[in-house]
Formats: sequence, C-alpha cells, structure tokens
Amino acid sequence: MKNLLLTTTLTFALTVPAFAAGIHDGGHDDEHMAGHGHADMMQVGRPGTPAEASRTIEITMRETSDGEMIFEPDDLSFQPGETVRLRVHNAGEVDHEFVMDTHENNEEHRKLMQKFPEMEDDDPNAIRLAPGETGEIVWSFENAGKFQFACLIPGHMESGMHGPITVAENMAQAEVEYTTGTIKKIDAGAGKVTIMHGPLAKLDMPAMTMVFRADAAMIDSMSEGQEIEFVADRVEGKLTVTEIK
Ligand SMILES: [Cu+2]
Repeated sequence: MKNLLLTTTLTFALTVPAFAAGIHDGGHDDEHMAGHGHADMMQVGRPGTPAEASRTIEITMRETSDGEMIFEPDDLSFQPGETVRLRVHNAGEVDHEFVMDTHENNEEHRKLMQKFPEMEDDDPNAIRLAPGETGEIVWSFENAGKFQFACLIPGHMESGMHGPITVAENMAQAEVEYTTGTIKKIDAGAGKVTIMHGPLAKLDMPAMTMVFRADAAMIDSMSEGQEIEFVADRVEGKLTVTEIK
C-alpha cells in the first residue's frame, strides 16, 4: 500500500510539470517553435546584452509613394560573433515588423501569419512597431551564413520588405567605412546634429561641416565637442547618421 502511494505521488509529480508546460506552449506556439528550435539560440544567432554591442545600426521601415514597402538599408552584413544594436524605426503609416531568420523559417512564419492575421508574436528575433514607433533589438550573430530580414505582415514581404543578412568574416569591415567627426552642435528638438567630418566615401562627399539627421536615441547619446566615428547615408532623401561607434 505504501509503495503504491509512493508510485502514485511520483507519477503525479512527474506529470504535472509536463502538463503545465503543455498548456504554456499551447496554441500556435507549438507549431511556431518547431520551426525555430529553442527561442534563445537560433541559427541566425541569439539575443545579446547592450554591454556586448559594438555598434548601432539604424533601420527605417516605410511605404513609398509608388506603393512599395521598404527597409532602409536594404541589406545588412555582420561579422560572425558580432553583437550589434539594431534600432528600428517605423516611418510609415501602417504597422511593420522586422524579423531576422533563415529564409525557410521566414517563409514558414509568413504562411502562418497569412493563416492567423491576428497573430502578434513576441520572438526575440523580431520587433513589431506601430507608425512612428522606434524599438531596439540587441543581437549576437553567432553563425556565419546567409539569413534574411523581412516584414511578415501579410502582403508586406511581397511589396518589397525583405533583404539579405550576410554573416561572414571581414564582411562588416569591407562594407562599412566609418568616418571620424566632431560634434559641433546638437538640436535635439529638430532631430539634427552638426558634425565636422572627414570625407564620406559612400556619399562621395568631401570633408566639411554639415547638418545630419539623427534619431532621438542617437542624439541622446551625443554631446557637443564629442569625437565620433560614424556612418551617414541618405534616408528618405535626408542625410542621416545611420551608425555610430
Ligand atoms: Cu511591413
């Protein structure tokens, strides 16, 4: 009798956690997780900590006047093992999301979102933003390979919202050229910063002092007189600081 009771208690103890986990992961999550493996360690990498981040990359999502939906920049390159802060801004008029994954997982996820348009998931490799919102993902690109970023809201990827992520040795250095500069003036209210800078090869601009756009979080991290290394590009037709070291 005593033995039977012990057995029953043991069985119960072993069953309960499994049952609880089953409920917790229920619904579409099971199907969803199957494609991703463990949420915290994916082929595309893992969530990083802000202290690990070596640089910040600004990404803008928006619609264009000719009906396309785009990411700026439209491709991303990283070093294997590199941790970066991805600051994503929705400059459009509808919700958008930024998801990083393998092509296969994105395709699977895209189909799921077609099937469940109401689905709002909260994966660490993705961020969904309402118009005007800005958010961040700190991410470690652990594995070399070709991945993809996309917006998987039905119709958006088809309208242009996808781009390649290349994680390869020396890729980041080859693609990104930092320019040194000194911050002369900050106009936080207008989202502008005046930088005396060296030549900007990518823009074919000589050394000069000029005004750039920068987002609020980036301006927050700046101070007048500060020496910086930065990358600038045209975003929505305006010269914008897109990365800062
Ligand atoms: Cu979108």
